[in-house]
Amino acid sequence: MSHPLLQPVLDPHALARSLSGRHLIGGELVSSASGRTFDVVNPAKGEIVGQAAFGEAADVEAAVAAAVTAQAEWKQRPARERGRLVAECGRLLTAHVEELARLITLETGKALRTESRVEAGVLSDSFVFYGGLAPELKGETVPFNPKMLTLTQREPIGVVGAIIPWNVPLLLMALKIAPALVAGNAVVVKSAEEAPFTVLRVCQIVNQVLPPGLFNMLSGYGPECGAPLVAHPKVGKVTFTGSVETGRIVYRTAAEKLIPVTLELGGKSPMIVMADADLDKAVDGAVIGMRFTRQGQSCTAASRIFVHDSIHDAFVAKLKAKVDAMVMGDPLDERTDIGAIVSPGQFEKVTDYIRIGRETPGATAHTCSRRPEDPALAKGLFVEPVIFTGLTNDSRLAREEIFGPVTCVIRFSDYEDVIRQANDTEYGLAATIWTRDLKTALDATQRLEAGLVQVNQNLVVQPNISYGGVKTSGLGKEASLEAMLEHFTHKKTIILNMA
Ligand code: TXE
Repeated sequence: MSHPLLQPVLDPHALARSLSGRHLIGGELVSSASGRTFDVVNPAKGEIVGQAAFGEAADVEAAVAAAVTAQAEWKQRPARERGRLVAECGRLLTAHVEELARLITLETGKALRTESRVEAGVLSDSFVFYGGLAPELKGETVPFNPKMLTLTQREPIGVVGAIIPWNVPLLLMALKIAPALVAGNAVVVKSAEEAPFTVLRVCQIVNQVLPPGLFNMLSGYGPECGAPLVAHPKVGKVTFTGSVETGRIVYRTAAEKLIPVTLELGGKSPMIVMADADLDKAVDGAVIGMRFTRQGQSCTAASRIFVHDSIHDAFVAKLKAKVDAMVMGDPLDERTDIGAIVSPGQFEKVTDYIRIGRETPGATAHTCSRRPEDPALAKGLFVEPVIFTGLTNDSRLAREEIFGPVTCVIRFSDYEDVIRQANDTEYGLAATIWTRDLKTALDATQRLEAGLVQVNQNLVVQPNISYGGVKTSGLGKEASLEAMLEHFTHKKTIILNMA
């Protein structure tokens, strides 16, 4: 490559300052049209780390216009050339894993060692993976009539609007952007208000190799920036991850425009631990599945753990001991397992649920780990993980998405009944069953209502594994070849009459 490349900046404060007040539109870092900004706060310390550009309709207009122009040229390029450039983005990002991990830690409060580095690694992997799938953008011939050659081809949609949340912004962005670009689309991303800088940095890094205007990034709030992006007449597809409530708003607007959407929404994932399960493995599975290292801020969090009566007490004791041993502290500190909750709003939501749980008759709250004592973290949004026992599947804590380090362990004795309870939820994102019995395992995989069912195993999000929910957990799949073909192209049928 002939151009000088951006060098990694390992000081996240310096990086946040350097990206302050900017969107990335048409290949350039630019201020918002109004010049307005909003504060971005490090939730572990309560300190302002920078100001993000406040995106509004005028910024959406500029970003979409840049995307339209870039896409007209991009779609004409051979698919394999597009794939080569997207894969090159991945390789560039590999050199920035540490920098991105530190920056995302600063703005979201999740721990560097247990969470952020992993996420930054999968980001680059997703670009490389989808770059390699470019030759799969194939059509088919259809045996319709010997005198009529009938074939199909995959065409890009045009401009894709991508709206992402704050919990795993890099991964969720990559799973949207990489397939969209390889398929020949241009994208406008709106980052979450809590985590704008890392996403902007990714955009800046890959804009070194992508044509200007192909990948644009806006920061801003939902109603002011996300809504006009979804509503923009030249945005032909929206891909969204966030709450069910906002997903419904996005879907309504898309329905008015009659454009396709992909929605990845909430969850209340069941984990069933049968009497014959390997207890230690199941406990480890609960710790990972509940994403305690991400403060439980995961849409697939194992937030309803059904444990057979005969092992319930042993399971709870072991789970509590494991979570107790986890270190809560400064997320940038290598010793830290559990960081801070992302924002005051989320903090309030989670602590409210803990209060509701404590007030529920029959419930016991087992509080684990300990808030850090470091005075520098005194204003941090730290919540000690809580394991509730004695709650039923009808309780609010077992029905509503908490998105915090709070799980319910629910006792059961009958397999048929636990399958019924596991499915008795509005959500259907993920489910796991832990057993040594093959027949029970297979039966559960057929009967659990979820987009992803795993046996003796926790969630893995990989670019080649299809991911997405049923019921109110969403619409459409992310990751895998299918996501690129089904959600970022349309199939054109061509018939040549040779008679
Ligand atoms: O979500 P929102 P929030 C769940 C989780 C959490 C709750 C609220 O339960 O506690 O949602 O989180 C943008 N038009 N999940 O408030 O509002 C917004 O700016 C267009 C689960 O963060 O859905 C952000 O970029 N866009 C989830 C994105 O939508 C709009 C991850 C998500 O924000 C908009 C996050 C609008 N009208 C939260 N309003 C998961 N599935 O992993 C907001 N946005």
